[in-house]
Amino acid sequence: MKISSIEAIPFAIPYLKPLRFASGEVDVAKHVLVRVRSDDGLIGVAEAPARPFTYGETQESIVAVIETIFAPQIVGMSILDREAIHAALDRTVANPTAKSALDMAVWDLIGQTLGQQVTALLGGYSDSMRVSHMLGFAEPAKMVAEAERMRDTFGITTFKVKVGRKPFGLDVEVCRALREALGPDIELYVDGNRGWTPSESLRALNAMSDLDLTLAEELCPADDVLGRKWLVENCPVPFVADESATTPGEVTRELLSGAANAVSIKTARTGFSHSQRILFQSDGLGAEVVMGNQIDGQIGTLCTVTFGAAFRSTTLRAGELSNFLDMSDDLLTEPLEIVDGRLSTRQAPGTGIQIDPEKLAKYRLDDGN
Ligand code: MUC
Ligand code: MG
Repeated sequence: MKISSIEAIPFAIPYLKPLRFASGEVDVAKHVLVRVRSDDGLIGVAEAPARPFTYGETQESIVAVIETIFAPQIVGMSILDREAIHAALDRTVANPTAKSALDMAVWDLIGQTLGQQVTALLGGYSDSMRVSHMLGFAEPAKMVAEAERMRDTFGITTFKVKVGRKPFGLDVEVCRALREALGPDIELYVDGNRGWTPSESLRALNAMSDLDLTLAEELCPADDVLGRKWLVENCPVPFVADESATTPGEVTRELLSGAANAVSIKTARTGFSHSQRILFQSDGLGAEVVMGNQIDGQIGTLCTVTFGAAFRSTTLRAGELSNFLDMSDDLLTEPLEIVDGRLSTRQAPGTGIQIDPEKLAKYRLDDGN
């Protein structure tokens, strides 16, 4: 049960169309496949998505920190020593997706070693989640057409609408067009990626008061401290902290200071171990959670649903589990399938991630040695 070696393999898979939002855009999934081997001959797998606009990590930095700092620290440790593994990783600041991929690969190994699904080990609440689809920036008519296609093809009825461009003359109009085209039975919420000011945010929310939005996420920067607190106090729906609250400590600070009253949990940045801490502290403080999307591929999405399905409070809202559909390909042997608006966990020990060797050979950026 000891970690015997660790690989960090950079790969790149193009998107069919770029995903655009207020803080950046992604047109190629430049991720890092992390494989942790145990001396029992098992391999735990996860992926780290490079998101320089959110965490400062690049694909190159993720590979480098894993190969030169993290692997030497944790090779030789037992896969059950999760707290000791984190203590070692936390000697280095930041690098959240690199640390999280290692954490989830270790959990995958634990599940495989015990012959149990990670979902069952974490909480075992259910084996699927409702799916929410994130609509990136486009012309209003295109965003409506994409939502209709997602509803008609996959049965998805919850949409997170990216806002944070121009509140009036664009963002508000997109939300209105979606509500008018899709009718009252779909759920809509908005994510500004800090693109608006606090006062623009409240004006826009007031202008959309008849649209039955259910959540508002990161409409303005958390660093607009007083403005953000004022906005949250006046916001008619839960205000979600996403990129401003990426560690258990940041989550506590934001909830207690009034910078947010709901939390986006992303396994890509807090793995399974720290996502658990964030979930339990949110539950304890009475803050709603949503399983968020770090623009994950299928590996990351499987990790998100593995965690999200495990607990009651993470299943109360739809999880953001569908943007892998925008990628031209992926690395799993068997693609994920969204059926009737739901995504299931894999009925296999661990997280059930199986990598197709031919696809990996095609998309990996290193020389494969
Ligand atoms: C989201 O929920 O904001 C875009 C930027 C980021 O950090 O995550 C994505 C999705
Ligand atoms: Mg967000």
